[in-house]
Amino acid sequence: MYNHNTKLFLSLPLAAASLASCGNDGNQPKQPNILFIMTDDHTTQAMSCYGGTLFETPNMDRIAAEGMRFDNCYAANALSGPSRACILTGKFSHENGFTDNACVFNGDQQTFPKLLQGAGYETAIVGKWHLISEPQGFDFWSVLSGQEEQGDYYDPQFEQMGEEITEKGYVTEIITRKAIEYLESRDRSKPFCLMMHHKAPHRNWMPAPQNLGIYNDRVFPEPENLFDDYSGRGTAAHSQDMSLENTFTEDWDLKLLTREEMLANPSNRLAKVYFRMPEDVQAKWDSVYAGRIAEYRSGGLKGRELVRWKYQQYMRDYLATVLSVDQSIGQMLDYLEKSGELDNTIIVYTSDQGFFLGEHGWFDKRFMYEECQRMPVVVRYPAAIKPGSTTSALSMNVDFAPTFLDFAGVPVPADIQGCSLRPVMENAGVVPQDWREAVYYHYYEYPAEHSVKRHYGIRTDRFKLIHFYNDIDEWEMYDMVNDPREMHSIYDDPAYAAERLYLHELLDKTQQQYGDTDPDERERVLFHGDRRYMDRQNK
Ligand code: SGN
Ligand code: CA
Repeated sequence: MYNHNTKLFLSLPLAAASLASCGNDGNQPKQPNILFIMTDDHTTQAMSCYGGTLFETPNMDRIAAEGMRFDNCYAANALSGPSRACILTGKFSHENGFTDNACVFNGDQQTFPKLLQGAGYETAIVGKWHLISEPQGFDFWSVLSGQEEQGDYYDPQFEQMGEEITEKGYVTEIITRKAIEYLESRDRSKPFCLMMHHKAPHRNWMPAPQNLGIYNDRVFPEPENLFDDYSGRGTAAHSQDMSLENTFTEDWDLKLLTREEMLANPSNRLAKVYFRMPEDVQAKWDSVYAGRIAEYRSGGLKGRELVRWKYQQYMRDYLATVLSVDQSIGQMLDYLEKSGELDNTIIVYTSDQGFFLGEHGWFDKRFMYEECQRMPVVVRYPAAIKPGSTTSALSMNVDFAPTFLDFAGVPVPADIQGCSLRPVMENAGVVPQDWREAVYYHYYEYPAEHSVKRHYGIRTDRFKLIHFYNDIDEWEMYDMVNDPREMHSIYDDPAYAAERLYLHELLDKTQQQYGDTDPDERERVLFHGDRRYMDRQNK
């Protein structure tokens, strides 16, 4: 793992006034434990407590039923590494320095686990890290290290306190076991903060052995815009490379390779993962995917029928990986219940961002469009949260850090840009008077996989304003009430001229507040090749 040397870390001046109340009443009798469970690429459409009709997620739903569901929580940059850096620091990408997945996190900077450690917590992280530099601020860490830190579904490798180890079995189950083992062995004189970060349901969606083929008899409802032609939107939607039709691969994504073909081509990526599985699992895999391969090769699937078919296979695998995550949450809740710590633990379930499940014909994320900008967030903490409550408060991934500090009775440093969600939680989800008017977004990873152009923007409770920049200069605006699927940009619609002007002013104000004042220029300078490689050279 890369060890980041101290680097001059630029901190842009922040506007003194915050758009939100970030107060801490300091009236905390006992520091609660924190269990932060995060998945990779899970999304609200695949969570029954958000009204998703694809399948049931009883354990996630239990957290919502006994706690609060956040209906408007958004990632500041809908990509794994960047979102994780926002969560740890409570700062936007341009401030924490991790703008895209080619970055190396400057681990010397302030993070909430470090601040909690300083306030008497024992801190730990198990699972996906994806920030390249060695984790700092954790008393125990065991993070996925294979495949550029994405980790493997079967027999995954971990870097545990500086040591490389391989664990036998299925990744979601291993991460859960390791999290429970940590809780069993921790210093019980201290409150804990445990971050349990699952790999699932990240691409290429490989289910646990017992869940292979579990949804093969189901037909999942299709999103209404599966066959979007992107009219009504600009270049970015047209030029992406993340469609089920064109990008979804036969081998890695659809898993259309027989055992014989993998034996003949062992360097194929799917083959490499397949041969990590125990032989009995390989046999089950063969029997489960044989039908899919035969169907595909029968030659009967063409055009829209083929896209429909790919969507069904995608859902079967994706949801089967989420099933294990839901079961993992059930195990963690049971463990805390048995150990008597359920009610004095703030339990958060979220994902690093949302994901497209066929909407607009896509998989993946990155766009400032609703399905992936929005994060699933449910929180259980009966001391502060009314069971079964929901909130529409505009929230962000940068809010987790100040929220945890607030509940732990730790003063929130002035340079943290997110706001504590504690007032929202303690008031049954009612949006405080002085709450933020818009969430901010800035995505940087272009040119890169999936070809989503760089963009930034704001989302209010009603509208979205987006600027795609760098090699294009295009604006989009959406009315989220009249066009919740974001199918028609109203940026040039004269009927919305006043709102457009207002949103431009609000965007400027928001960028001033957060110090992202010259976003286009800044990135032209910043993005020049493989920075991870360059940073390593500069070490
Ligand atoms: C991998 C995936 C991409 C995905 C990125 C980032 N390709 O590169 O589809 O967008 O991760 O995902 S794959 O061929 O390796 O599966 S992130 O969640 O880690 O940001
Ligand atoms: Ca992700």
